[in-house]
Amino acid sequence: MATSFSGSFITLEGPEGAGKTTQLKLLSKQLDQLGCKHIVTRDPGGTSLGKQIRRILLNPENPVTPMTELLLYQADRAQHVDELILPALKSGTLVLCDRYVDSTLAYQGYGRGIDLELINTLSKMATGGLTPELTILFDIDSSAGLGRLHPGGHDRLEREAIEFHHKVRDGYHKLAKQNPERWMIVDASKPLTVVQEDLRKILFERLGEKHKLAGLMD
Ligand code: T5A
Repeated sequence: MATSFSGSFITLEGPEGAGKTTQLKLLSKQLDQLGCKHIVTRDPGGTSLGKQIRRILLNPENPVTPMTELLLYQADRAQHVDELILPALKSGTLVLCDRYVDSTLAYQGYGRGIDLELINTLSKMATGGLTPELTILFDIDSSAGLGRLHPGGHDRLEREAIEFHHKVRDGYHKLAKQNPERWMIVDASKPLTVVQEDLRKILFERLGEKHKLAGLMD
């Protein structure tokens, strides 16, 4: 299901520490100033139930098998789409989502080695086929991204071996290459203000007219 709602569905993806959360906060402030109706949400943890699933998934004390991990991410997503994302899109809102189905393909698929077709089937079940119209890859070398995170504050996924994180990043590159109309790549290793500018340009070009974002480039 491509988005044919009055709203727009945009996802941000990338390896650990790429700066998505930071940029979304800055962008949201600017969109507020422009009076643009939008929400910023995230996978996992965009709903009350999802927050509980997120805690289970990221707790390093929890031994979680790859298949359980996959199903928990999809369960979070099913709730997220039904409870928050779809209603927002139907009401004309710009939805900015920090991670979505492509994270599952990158982490559980390319990272863990779970069959990509199985992931696609489960993702369709969880989302009803809801696909973002634009996905922005915050691309950064995995070691550099991990190096930005607080020492000692690492969650279950961040603690994976560096080889896992390299596979995730390579997976993102493959996904972006397969679908260049949907994916845009930002060099997330650049200084914060440069990344901010690159993100604004992309949104302005893709959504400027629809969501009246002329002021985004001021
Ligand atoms: N996952 C998720 C799966 O395995 N499968 C799935 O299906 C889904 C949906 C989620 C975890 O779950 C995995 C992926 C993740 O491992 P999370 O906490 O939501 O956990 O993970 P992230 O989205 O990776 O959150 P991070 O905080 O790790 O990364 P962000 O949001 O990309 O980075 P951000 O903004 O927090 O920045 C990190 C640090 O870098 C600095 C910031 O100040 C911050 O200190 N920074 C910069 N420093 C220098 N230059 C810049 N340009 C900077 N931008 C930010």
